[in-house]
Amino acid sequence: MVEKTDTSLQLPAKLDVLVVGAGFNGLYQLYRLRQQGFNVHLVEDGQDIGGTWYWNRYPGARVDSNVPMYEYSMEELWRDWNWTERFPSWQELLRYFHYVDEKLDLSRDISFNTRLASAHFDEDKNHWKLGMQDGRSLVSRFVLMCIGGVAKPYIPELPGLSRFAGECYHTAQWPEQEVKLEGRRVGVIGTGASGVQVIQEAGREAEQLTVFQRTPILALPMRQQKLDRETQDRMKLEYPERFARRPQTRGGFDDIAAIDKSALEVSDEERLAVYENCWERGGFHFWMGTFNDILMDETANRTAYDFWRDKTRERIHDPAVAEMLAPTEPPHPFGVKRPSLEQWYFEVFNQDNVRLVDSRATPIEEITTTGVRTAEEHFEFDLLVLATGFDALTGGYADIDIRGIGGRQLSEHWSGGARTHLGVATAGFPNMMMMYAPQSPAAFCNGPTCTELQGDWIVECLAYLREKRLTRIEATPGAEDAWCEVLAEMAETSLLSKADSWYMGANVPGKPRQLLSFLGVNDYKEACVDSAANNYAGFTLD
Ligand code: N01
Repeated sequence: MVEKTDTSLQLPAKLDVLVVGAGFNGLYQLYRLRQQGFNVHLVEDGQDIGGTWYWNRYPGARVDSNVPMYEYSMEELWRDWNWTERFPSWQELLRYFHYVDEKLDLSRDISFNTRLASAHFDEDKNHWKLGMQDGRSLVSRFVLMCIGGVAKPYIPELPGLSRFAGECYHTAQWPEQEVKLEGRRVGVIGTGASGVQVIQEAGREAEQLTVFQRTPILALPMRQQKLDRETQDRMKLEYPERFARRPQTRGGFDDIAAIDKSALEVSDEERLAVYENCWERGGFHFWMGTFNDILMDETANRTAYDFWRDKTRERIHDPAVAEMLAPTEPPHPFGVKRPSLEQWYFEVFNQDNVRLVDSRATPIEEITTTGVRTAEEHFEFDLLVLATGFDALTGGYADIDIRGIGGRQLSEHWSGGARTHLGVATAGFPNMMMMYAPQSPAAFCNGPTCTELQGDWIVECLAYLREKRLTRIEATPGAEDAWCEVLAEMAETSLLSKADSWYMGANVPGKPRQLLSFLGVNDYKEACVDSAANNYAGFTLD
């Protein structure tokens, strides 16, 4: 790890913009706003940059977006940077962040180990009073929340969890020092994207691996590849067009687009050919690149599920295990929970040292000092991994005391569910903008695509306000209602509400059930452009 200069003691007293979080979004905002001459500073809770990739350093963690989708589009950055794999590991991603930091000279305006604890809007002065957890404070005209969609890990209330005497880590709170898997008895709770990756590694190294699966993950073949310099030199000839195409697509990947046909209007042969092609291409092609009604129509969806199931079952030896991992009947429609990419996930369950436990049929009853007790059995572990996900998109906000007009708390405003206009701002909280937030395309968008789309929009908006000598922008309640309607209709007309996923806020008990992300990057872009072209329609400017 690169040693960071401790700038914590030099927190500026007064800013134009405070950026919160040093992941893809925050770093881009710092760079762009500085370029525009704003007085901007960034605070980061961790001791280094990288955001998600700083915190999620569990064994096997790697990104599900292929090169070159998961990087900034600026030529000054990609020209001299080469990746070693098509889907880079967290270690390589952190090296990339350090490279970006050096190229753009970002760290000099970042305070590390600095966690924003409170943000109170001062209505008389039209600025935010911002308090850090360690007691320091500052004021800023605008605050840009770049805390990411997975800022808050979700740890279920498992009775006895604190009693466990072995090592126990949530995947997003993985320690920096190496955690030994080799020769140990490892238990993993959860089979989402994080679980899949850690299970693949633990299966190779652990003496015994026990996986507690509540819902099977409909994981897709990643098709990882090594990348050499020559290949990337050739690829780079097309980078400008590819990056320009990214935000014109539904998911923010330049080359993944569904055919404009229903899965039900083509012949069996044609459907199979499309599925085979996407399957072979790997990545998210099979999720977002087949037919236009896969996430809309249950019968169409079933054809994709059946294809996935049959392909997957071919890889699993024991028919009983195959039925648990890839059931005859779908646990939910295909693709309405995040599919996740795998490399040898299903083969892991053919190994003698690996056991799959159905924790829906035999739920976890308690954690003991030595392991996990289910309704039927007690399992002993040296290491227990909680791959149980996140209080996604809203959880990070709930952890900060945010108060807007009249001292109203954001948690109160959002008590019935998150409410925003364009997933960027919320009524009653002027001069606070959010990136990768609820009701933006976050969950359905390749990260850096959204970073640049939303980031450029916000920078242009702040420059517009400065040019017009305005000091305040606020989403109107009417625009917020209308945007909530759009999201509600999206949930109703698609199959997305048919699973208890984090997309619907349904993975955390008691959280309001609502579709938390906007589906369709291209449509989202259009809505943002329209608002800006009409003097920021949906916002009041003063
Ligand atoms: O979390 P998840 P994640 N008892 O919520 C289970 C991104 N990401 O960290 O499905 C037993 O998907 C839960 O079971 P169920 C990506 O967007 C990206 O894996 O609720 N089990 C589920 O299996 C991803 O979607 C990358 O029935 C319990 C699991 O825990 C998002 O982060 C890598 C339980 C949680 O799965 C979140 O993924 C990693 C309980 N009490 C993450 N509570 C890449 O780009 C929960 N579970 C590669």
